[in-house]
Amino acid sequence: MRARDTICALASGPPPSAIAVIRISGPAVTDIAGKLLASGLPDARRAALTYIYDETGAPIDQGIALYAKGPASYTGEDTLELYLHGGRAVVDHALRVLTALPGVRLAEPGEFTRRAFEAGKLDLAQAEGIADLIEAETDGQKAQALRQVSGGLSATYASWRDDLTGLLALVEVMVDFPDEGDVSPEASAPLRDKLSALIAEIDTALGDGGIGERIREGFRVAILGAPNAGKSTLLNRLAGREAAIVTATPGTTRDVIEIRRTLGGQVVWFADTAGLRETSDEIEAEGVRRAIRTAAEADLVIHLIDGSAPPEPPPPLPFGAEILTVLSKSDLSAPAAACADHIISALTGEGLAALEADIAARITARAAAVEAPVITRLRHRERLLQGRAALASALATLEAGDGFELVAEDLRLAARHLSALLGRVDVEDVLGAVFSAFCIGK
Ligand SMILES: Nc1nc2c(ncn2[C@@H]2O[C@H](COP(=O)(O)OP(=O)(O)O)[C@@H](O)[C@H]2O)c(=O)[nH]1
Ligand SMILES: [Mg+2]
Repeated sequence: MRARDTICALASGPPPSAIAVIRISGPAVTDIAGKLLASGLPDARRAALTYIYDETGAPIDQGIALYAKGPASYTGEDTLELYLHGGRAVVDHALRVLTALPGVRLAEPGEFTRRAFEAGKLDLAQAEGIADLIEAETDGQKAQALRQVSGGLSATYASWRDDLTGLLALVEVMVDFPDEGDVSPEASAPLRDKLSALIAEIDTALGDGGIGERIREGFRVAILGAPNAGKSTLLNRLAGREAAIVTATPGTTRDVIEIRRTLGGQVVWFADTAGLRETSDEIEAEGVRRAIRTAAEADLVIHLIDGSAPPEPPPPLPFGAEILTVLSKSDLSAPAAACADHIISALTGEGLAALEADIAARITARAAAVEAPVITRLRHRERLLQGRAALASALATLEAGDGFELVAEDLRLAARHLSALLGRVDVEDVLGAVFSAFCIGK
C-alpha cells in the first residue's frame, strides 16, 4: 500500500496576522520536526520555543512548535503545529519548504477533518457541525453548530440506529429460525409497537418546522403589497443601502431582491417583491408569481399598505404564512386605518425600530419553539424521510403478515439511511446485536 501523504496548511486567517498557525499531519511529521526544528521533535503536547530552518539551514522564523503523537490528535495521525509570526513572507517560506519535502503536500479543503472522520475521531454529523461552527455568524448558528460538534445530534441519530439494529436483530432471528416457535403474529406485536414508536420519534423530528435549517441558513421575511406601497423603500431602509430601485412608477420591481440582516441573534433574509396587481406585462406578471411564491415560503410576510392612499381591496395573500400588516408613508398623512400592526415611514424612519423589534421577537420565538432541533440541513431531512418511508413499509408488511424476509429487507434499508447520517454503514453492527442478544446456540 502506498504511504499516506503528509498534509500541511495555513490553519489561521490570511496574512498578515499576529500569529500564523501552520498545521502538518501525517507520517512525515517526526522527520519534518527532526529536519527543520532546532529543538528536534518536541515532547508530545508540550509547547517548544524553537527556531525553524529551511533546507539550506537558513532560519524561516522563531516560533512555537506543538507535537501530538497519533492517535491522540485531531486527525488521529502524528501532527505538528507551528505558531509563527503571521507575515506573508514567513508563511510563504514555511509552506514552500514543507511542500518541497518528499511525501508532503498542501491539504485539500477539509482534509484534516476528513482524516479525523476516517480515523473515527468524529462522525459525519459532527464533521458537518465543525464546518457550520466555522461559518457561524450569529449566536443562534454558533449554539446549534456547537451542539452538533459535541455530539448532541449524533447521539439522537445513534440511538435511533441502535433501536433499529435491535429490531433488525429480532427480525433476522425470525427469518433464520422460523421453526423455533415464537414467530406467530402475536409474537410480532412487540416488534410492531417498537417500530411504531421509532417512527413516531422520527416524525417528531421531521415536524420541527424546519427550525434547524432556518437557524443555519436564515429566516425569511417577504415584503408584499400593491405597487407603490413603498416596499423597495422599506427594503433599502432595512438594508441601509440602495439595494432595490425606487421610483414613483408603479411596477418598477420585477424580480425578488433579498438582503441579509441579523435580528434577535438570527440571520434574517428580507425579500422585496413585485407589487401585486393584474398586469398584461409578461415580465411583471412573472414578477408577481415570484412574489407570491416567495411569500408562500417565508416565515413571516410584511403586508405593506400605502397609508396615505385610499384603501384598496386586500391582495391574495398566501395562506399559512404569519402576516404583519404595516401601513407606510406615515409622514404624508395620518393613516385612517387603525387595524395595522405597525405604522411606519420608510422615508423618515418613523416606526422602523418598533417593526424591527417585533420581527426580532417573532423570529426569536420561532427559534426557541423547538428546544434542540435535530435536523440542521437538507441531507439529514432527506435521509430521515427515506429511512422513515422504509420503516413505514416494514410496519405495513408486518401488519399484512407478509413475511419477515420483506420486513428485514425494509429495516436494512432504513438502517442504511440512518447510518448514513453518521457516515457509518456497517453490517457488523447488526451481526453483533444478533449474536449478543439471543442464545442462538441453545
Ligand atoms: N413620503 C413617502 N414616500 C415614500 C415612502 N416610501 C416610499 N415612498 C415613495 O413611494 C414611491 C414608491 O416607492 P417604492 O419603494 O418604489 O414602492 P414599491 O413599488 O412598493 O416598491 C416612491 O416615489 C417612493 O419615494 C414613505 O415612507 N414616505
Ligand atoms: Mg418596488
